[in-house]
Order: sequence, then structure tokens, then C-alpha cells
Amino acid sequence: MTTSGVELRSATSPDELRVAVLGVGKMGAFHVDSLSRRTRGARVTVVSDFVDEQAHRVGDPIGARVVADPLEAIRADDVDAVVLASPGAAHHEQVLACLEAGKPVLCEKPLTVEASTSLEVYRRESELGRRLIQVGFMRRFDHEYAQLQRLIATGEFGAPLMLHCTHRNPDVPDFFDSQFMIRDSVVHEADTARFLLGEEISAVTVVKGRPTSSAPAGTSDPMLVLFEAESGALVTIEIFVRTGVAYEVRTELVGERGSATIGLDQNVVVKRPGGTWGGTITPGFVERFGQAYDDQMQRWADAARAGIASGGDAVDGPGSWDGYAAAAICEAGVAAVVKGVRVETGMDPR
Ligand code: ISE
Repeated sequence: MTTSGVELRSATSPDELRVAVLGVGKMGAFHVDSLSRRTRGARVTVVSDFVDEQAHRVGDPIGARVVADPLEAIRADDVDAVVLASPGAAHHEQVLACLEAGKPVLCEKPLTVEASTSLEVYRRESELGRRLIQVGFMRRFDHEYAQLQRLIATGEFGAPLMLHCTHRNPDVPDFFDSQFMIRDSVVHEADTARFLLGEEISAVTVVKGRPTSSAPAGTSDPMLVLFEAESGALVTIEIFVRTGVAYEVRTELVGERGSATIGLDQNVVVKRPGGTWGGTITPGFVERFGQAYDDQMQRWADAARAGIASGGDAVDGPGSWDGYAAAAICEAGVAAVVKGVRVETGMDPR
């Protein structure tokens, strides 16, 4: 991360960040709860959702105004900053509206659906000369990922050679097809691979295997995805979203001088009379990454307040370039699924 939270927090900032949350489905409602009960110096003043009833269900108990039009919510006088948890297809217009209003925004992935529009957003923000967009790649705030990134950066393992990633969801709805698996799930591996390796991904290959019998016809679940990084380092990803088990996300780094693994799902290991032992695996991503989501929110809120006060950067985490890189990798991944060949990401130079 280029912007240090410590620097930003030291600036003078308004007492309270008034936040609009756009899209209050599962993730948006989680963010409203986080902002209302677990984030210091922030308050949700406005919620917006295309399902009016849902907006009231989430907004009314905390006294937030419900504003039907998301663009109106972004421009509202009682809104200093915005959390975008609306459907990905709406992000392009909404994130540009945040830039135009000069308001910091924490945008859930994807930044935008297409690489071209993400690049446009990155360029528009660069023209402002001020970073206002943070992308919700929350894994960077997870203690294990952060620790692994720091370990790699010390050089203890020598050059990183490979990452082996496992990404398993217990179940997903039927619309979750092979392309959606890339855009919604593998997108996190795209960001963490760049975060851990500290370099860009240049090509993607996808191998479809034998599908589980619980996958709908035409959906290849599981799949093996291969990223090639610019240095030649390789990233293998098993993506399997209908395991019927629990939520499992693991990464092993293999370096020139050693290896390290995160996500072993140990939690509490219990031994019982009769000689049985074991632990429990987190059921879903909100439980697994709850700490990361909350830390992300606190650091973003602190950075947004400081950025508003100083007129400078309002970001403490992955930004619009990271959003663009992830979109480019996913676009290549989707093309690799469709064409069955290796596809280069063809990213613009920064
Ligand atoms: C979901 O949308 C997420 O963002 C989770 O972090 C990811 O693990 C899951 O596979 C996605 O469906």
C-alpha cells in the first residue's frame, strides 16, 4: 500500500464522517452494521437500494434517510463519503459521480465490470491529482495475508516462485456459472497474487475438469486457473464453489528458500473423551474475513476524514489502479474460459 494509515490519521479531520451506503443487500447491510456499531468516527446518514423495502429495513433502525436515486444520494449535503455495495454494473456511473462530487468512496469489487471502464476511472482520478477511490479487496486487511506479504517482502524466502491458492465456497446460486466464478471469486486471488508478489499478472489460462454433479449443466465447477506473473512466477488456483462443506481459502507461497501457508482453518481444536478431536471451519466469507472487513472500514473512514480535512488523498488500501488490474485479469480469465486458450492480460503500463 502506498499510502500509510499512520500518516493520514495524524492529519486534523472532521469529527464524524457522514456516509451514504449504496446497495444494502448482504454486503451493504454488513457495512452499515460495521459503520454503525464497530467503526469509530463514522455514521451512516443515507442508504439507497433499488429495493425500497430493503433500504428501509436496513436504514430505518439506525435513523438513516432512504434516498431512492443513488446519484442524488452521492451528491447529498449530509453525505461526506460513500460506500458502494451496489451491483457491479452500476459502479462505473456511481464511482464517476463520487469523483465529480469530490467525495471519498469505498467501492466493493469490481471497480467496474470492464477493464476499459476501470482504466477510464483510474485516469479520471489521476487527473484530479488526489486519490479518492479505495477498492474493497478486504483480504489485504486480513492478519494472515498481511503477515505473509510482510514475510515475502523481507526477502527471507528469496524470490517468490509460486503461489498455490485454494478457493472453495460451500454453495452458490445457480447463476454462478464458470464466468461468474472468475469475476466474483477468482477476482480475490487476482488481487492477493498482485499484493503478495508485488507485480502484475501478464497471462491467464483456465483448465476445466470434471464438474461436480451439483453444478448446473454447462458450468465447470471446479476449475484450475493459472496466472503468469511478469517475473515468470506462477499462481495456481483451484476454484470450487459448490463443495457442500464450508468456506476454505488457503494460500501457500513457495520461495527459493522456504515456503509458508495461510488459511489452515484450524480455529479452536477440541479433543473429547472417546478420542475424537477436531475444529470447525468458518461457514462463509463474512465469518472468515469479518476482522478484515471491519479493519478495512476503520482505516478507510480514518483516511477519508483526513483526506477531507487536508484536501489530499483519502485512501488507505488498494486503489483504482488495483481495481483496473483485477478487471483486466478477470477479463482475460473469462476469455480463457470461453476460448480454452492462454490469454494475455494486455494491461496498460501504469
Ligand atoms: C464472494 O462474492 C466474495 O467476495 C467472497 O470473498 C468470495 O470468496 C466468494 O467466492 C464470492 O462469491
